[in-house]
Amino acid sequence: MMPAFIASVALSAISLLARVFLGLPSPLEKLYNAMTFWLGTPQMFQLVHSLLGFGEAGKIAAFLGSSLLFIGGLTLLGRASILSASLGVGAISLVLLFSSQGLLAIVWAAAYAALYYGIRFVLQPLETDTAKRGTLRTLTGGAVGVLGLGAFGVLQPLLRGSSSAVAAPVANGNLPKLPDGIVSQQDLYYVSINNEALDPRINEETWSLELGGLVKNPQKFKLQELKDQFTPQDLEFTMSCISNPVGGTLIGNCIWRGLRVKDLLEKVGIEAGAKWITWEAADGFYESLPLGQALEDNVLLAYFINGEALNSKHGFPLRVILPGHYGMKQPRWLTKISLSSEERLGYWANRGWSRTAYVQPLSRIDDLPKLKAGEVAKLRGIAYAGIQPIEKVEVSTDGGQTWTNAKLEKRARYAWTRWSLDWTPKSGNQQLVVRCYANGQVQSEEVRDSLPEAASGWQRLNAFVA
Ligand SMILES: Nc1nc2c(c(=O)[nH]1)N[C@H]1C(S)=C(S)[C@@H](COP(=O)(O)O)O[C@H]1N2
Ligand SMILES: [Mo]
Repeated sequence: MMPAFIASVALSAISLLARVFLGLPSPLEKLYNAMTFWLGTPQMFQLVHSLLGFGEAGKIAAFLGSSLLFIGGLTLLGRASILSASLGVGAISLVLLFSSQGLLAIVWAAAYAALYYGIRFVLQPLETDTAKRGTLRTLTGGAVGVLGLGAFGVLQPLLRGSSSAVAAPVANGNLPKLPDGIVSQQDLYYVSINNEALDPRINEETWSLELGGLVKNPQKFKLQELKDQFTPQDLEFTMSCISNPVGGTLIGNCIWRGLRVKDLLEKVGIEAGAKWITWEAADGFYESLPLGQALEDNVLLAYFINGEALNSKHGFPLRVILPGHYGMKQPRWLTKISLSSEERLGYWANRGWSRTAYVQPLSRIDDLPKLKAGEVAKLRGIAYAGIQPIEKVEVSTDGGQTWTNAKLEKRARYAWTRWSLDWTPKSGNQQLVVRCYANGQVQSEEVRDSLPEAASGWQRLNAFVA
């Protein structure tokens, strides 16, 4: 059993390291992808989030789960002879890699089977020789250590918690803040179907954007061609995640520069019968949109953020910017655009999330200064309703009995609106509530979870004033 276990751990570790550092396909990663796929389905999503809370904990659990499943499965296979166990490894790798690697999967599966065979073969003489059992134990320790290191490397970005979200209420003093005005690329929230270490790291030399389906001239564009051949557009736009809880921080306002989708499609020519546009990304993510919506002036393929190139984390070299919709409709690492007569449901829509993902009005308190009775304090926050302008923001300091208009700081049309309010509190417990108005209506008070159409409800914060 011991050599089978070492071989399984070693194979997992080698394939993961090769994946992270060389970009080679890893069956363990595919298993992890399948796990996160199921984590996104409504029942699992609710379960994981009620057990582990919001944020990245679900992905860590999925990674550990898939590692255990993979190593455990291969170790059990090891009860068979070296040759049949290796064939089993090849078969499992083939199944896991097939859809993403096509025919190449056969080559990869054979390579992993051969690697497994090699490791088992080298370890075999050790098993029968009692004097060498110690070596075997040392090797097991080493193999587990390597997998541990690899797993740590892969999990590290998650453990840093780059997108921690909060649930109201929060006591004063420890409120996660959002930057004023424009958010830097560094500070922009991050959400991905992948583990951050496994996110695509695209090389501009080998990358191109493919246009296909119902277009007159299917063709490919290099990044430089997209920059040179189409007039760049700048757009201040607030991106937010549909899974952002009430009062959460999965939202950020940046200035995006890119070309208009409309200009690109005019160049390649739209065939009669084209009704839908589908975006495909390097990590297997995909989304679609009624073609008419993609032809609107402010739908961009962005390559700059606040004047600098997108970094890998936020979608280098190209990502979709789609005002009015949540981030899930805006693929990063774009590789292909195709037009069709039928809708292709997106990655998240396929798991029960919203098909349209229109931004619902939200408001947030994001600066709660130290409060002292009788002293003026400045309350600040944001309100956002996608393409609808924010008409009014009201704040209550008595749990919703009375309301005061906040001062609004209008920004660009698709940017969040910042609000502020001077407040002189009395001592004791107070409850702050915020709500906004858009389209002549007050933000929905109904407390609802983010699945499937985004969270709703007014943010309430309990504050104690000394
Ligand atoms: N290719 C790809 N694009 C993607 C995603 C993804 O996982 N893969 N996640 C989407 C989601 S759910 C959101 S909220 C935004 C987040 O973008 P950001 O991390 O750059 O803020 O990217 C969107 N685009
Ligand atoms: Mo998202």
